[in-house]
Amino acid sequence: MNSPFYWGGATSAFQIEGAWKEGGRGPSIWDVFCDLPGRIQNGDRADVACDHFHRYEEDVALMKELGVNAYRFSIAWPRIVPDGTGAANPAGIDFYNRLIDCLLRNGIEPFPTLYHWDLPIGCQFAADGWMARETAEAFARYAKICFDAFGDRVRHWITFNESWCTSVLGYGLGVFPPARKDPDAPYRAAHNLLLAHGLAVRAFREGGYAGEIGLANNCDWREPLTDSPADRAAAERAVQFFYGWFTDPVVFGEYPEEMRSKLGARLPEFSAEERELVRGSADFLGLNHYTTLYASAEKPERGNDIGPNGNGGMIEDQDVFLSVDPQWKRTDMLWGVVPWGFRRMLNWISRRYSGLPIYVTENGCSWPEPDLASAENDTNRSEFLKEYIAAMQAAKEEDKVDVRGYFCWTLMDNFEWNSGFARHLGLIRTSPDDLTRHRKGSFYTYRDLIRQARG
Ligand code: PNW
Repeated sequence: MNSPFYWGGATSAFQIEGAWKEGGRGPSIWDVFCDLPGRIQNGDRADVACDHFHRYEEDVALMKELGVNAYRFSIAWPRIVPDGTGAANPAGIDFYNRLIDCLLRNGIEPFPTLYHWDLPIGCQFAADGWMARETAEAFARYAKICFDAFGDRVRHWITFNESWCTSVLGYGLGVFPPARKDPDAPYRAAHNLLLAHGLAVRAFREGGYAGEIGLANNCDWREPLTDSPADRAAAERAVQFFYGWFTDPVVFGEYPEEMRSKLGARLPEFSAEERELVRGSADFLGLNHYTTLYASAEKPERGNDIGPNGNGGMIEDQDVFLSVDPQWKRTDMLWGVVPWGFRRMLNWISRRYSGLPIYVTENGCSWPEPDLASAENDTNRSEFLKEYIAAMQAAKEEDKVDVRGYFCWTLMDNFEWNSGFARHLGLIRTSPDDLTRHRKGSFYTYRDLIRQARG
């Protein structure tokens, strides 16, 4: 059967659903994190967010107008299993049943993600979150509940969103919950996230459900600052510490050599049983891609600039310096606009993991939008989409990279984690103060780009 190229929008449960205490939903680590003073810009909370829980039908109608044939959303674990490990919640299952049915009625293929950071607080309290293998077991149990409930209609499953962010930002740099700042914890958390992925995929395959399952790993491109062997090795090492960390294990059953040699005993080892569990556990690879940085072995003259949001990762461990080209246009998140980096990133994945199809599970940008007029104008985002989609098409058509889909982050403005509602990344303007869906300029640009691509 020949699948079409999937053009979609992407969102996540915590960022859009709201209804945080409705339908039997339990609290997640993000609900609690929002209560900590000073952690979220403007003290924003996602209690209402985009109110998608109540307005999903209107949102699906917008997707239909946009012309997408796929939608990447996430299922909230605390809606399905409110305390993380106990009984399943029928009202939570009912919500996603209605959403999935509504999508299918409109000819939109559902691409659910099982974990987009909203860990049930019960798993944090009882097992120390991703520091413990128990959380991996609890995740696999929750995943099986989802396969049983939705597996008759869903054909594309994503287990984890950006485990790099969970590990680095949550356990290493402490800017995401559980707000740990510990140089070794990210490697331990990552190990359990990978085991959780493996356990869920095993349940999926042994259960005989139809369709494919993979994961969405994020990675910025790292371009060698100069052509020197040292800079080229530094750039390669930086990509291994970013994408390879979470992808080598699920393809080859081992962490990248660059990480093993730099980290030694700080990097957990896969036991023989664990290796068998994770190796070959992805039917496809997702890529969430936003930007590019230069990498060098020595501190560059123009200074070391790893980006504002921790994009460097556990930078001390990598023995790499990162920098930007001052000529680059920068988004509101200060991420450089570098379409050619996207093309190189896709080629890197295709070369290293040849044979596995790729979905661009996120790509997009944030720009300041003081008022509705600037949103309607929206030229920066429109240009970004044109350029990045052209770079992807070049990778696909000219370089023969097996890209099967593209999901724009994000369908609508939403709760941007520790930035609160201060960032505008959506094709549709919405805020907790104004839940009207305003179509932005880029909404129409994306619609045109999809039409053009379909010919
Ligand atoms: C991703 N970094 O977050 C997430 O998947 C989305 O939920 C989020 O809204 C989107 O990208 C925009 O930020 C990231 O530090 C957070 O490199 C941080 C980084 C990358 C992605």
